[in-house]
Amino acid sequence: MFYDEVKVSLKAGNGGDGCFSFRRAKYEPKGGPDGGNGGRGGSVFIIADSNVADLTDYHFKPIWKAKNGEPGRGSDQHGARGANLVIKLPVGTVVVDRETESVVAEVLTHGEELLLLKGGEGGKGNEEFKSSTNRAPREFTLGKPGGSGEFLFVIKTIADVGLVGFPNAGKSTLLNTLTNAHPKMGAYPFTTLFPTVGILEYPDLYERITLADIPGLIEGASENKGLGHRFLKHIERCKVILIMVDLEGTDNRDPLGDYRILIKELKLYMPRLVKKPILIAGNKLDEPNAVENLKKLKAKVKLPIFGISCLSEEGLDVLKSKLLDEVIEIRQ
Ligand SMILES: Nc1nc2c(ncn2[C@@H]2O[C@H](COP(=O)(O)OP(=O)(O)OP(=O)(O)O)[C@@H](O)[C@H]2O)c(=O)[nH]1
Ligand SMILES: [Mg+2]
Repeated sequence: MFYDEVKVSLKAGNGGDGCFSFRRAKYEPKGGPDGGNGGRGGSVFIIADSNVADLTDYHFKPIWKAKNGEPGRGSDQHGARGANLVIKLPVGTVVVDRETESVVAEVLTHGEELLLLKGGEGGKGNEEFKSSTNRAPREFTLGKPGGSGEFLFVIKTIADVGLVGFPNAGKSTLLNTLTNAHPKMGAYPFTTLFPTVGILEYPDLYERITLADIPGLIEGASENKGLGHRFLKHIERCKVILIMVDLEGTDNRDPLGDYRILIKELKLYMPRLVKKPILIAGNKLDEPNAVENLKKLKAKVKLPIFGISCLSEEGLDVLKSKLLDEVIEIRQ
């Protein structure tokens, strides 16, 4: 199971209490105040780690706490600080505060680290209150509570190009052919159950772009048909969208109809998605009806359309270079 959304409860450590104490020693009847300060509570940090693939760890253990600070003690001993808690998250994770429903943090590159919840300050021991006018202070303070909250971790994949298509269009096959990634492929719908990102290399140009394969979409995904819209969050951050349609047109499906449904579903999920540059790959050009279907599609749709076959590899070089052009243009 791939977890790209989990609810967690997080708590920073409380500060240790300050201590109230007076020195007691032989021949020193009025020993001064010697209550130490409490230690600060540990804070909660998040860090992006490219070795963490998903949120499984937090699904099975949804409650995490940083250590409390230790209380101060007599003889001027300060309490130890509580250890920080560092939560490792996949690159691209967004942290949502469930109370306000707002995004409070996101980590976008490997190693990026952010403070999420601050540990509570330690209390002051009575020794701190000593002054020329107050030699036997009876004041001390308690440690402050650490921050806490209920959060939602959501992975939003980071890739240059996002692949969108009906099940069986050949999205995973394209990723297997063009990139270093090897998502499962199969002649049945919903082979792909979680997003995969592959790196597309252009060795002659010293360039590389990333391509994300997500589970297939069907009409009514917005009403949760099929796997629903839930994976579209993984293309929200893509610079370019590559819509893949099956030119074979089996099972009375028609590539133009498929294209229209896909655009409609993208819009229903988030109107902003269709404002991104969109390219269309008509796949399975090796199949008998494909050339005819490609012509029909080109006659009706104004977006750039590329006839390809992942099997014969026809048209892949052209598509590849066009993808790079689009990504570079946006990067600039
Ligand atoms: N003839 C032909 N078959 C292809 C081509 N590309 C992919 N296929 C086949 O189409 C089927 C589906 O391929 P996948 O890559 O698993 O399709 P997908 O779009 O990832 O499907 P989901 O993961 O279910 O959304 C497989 O049986 C592939 O072998 C192609 O260019 N020509
Ligand atoms: Mg697939």
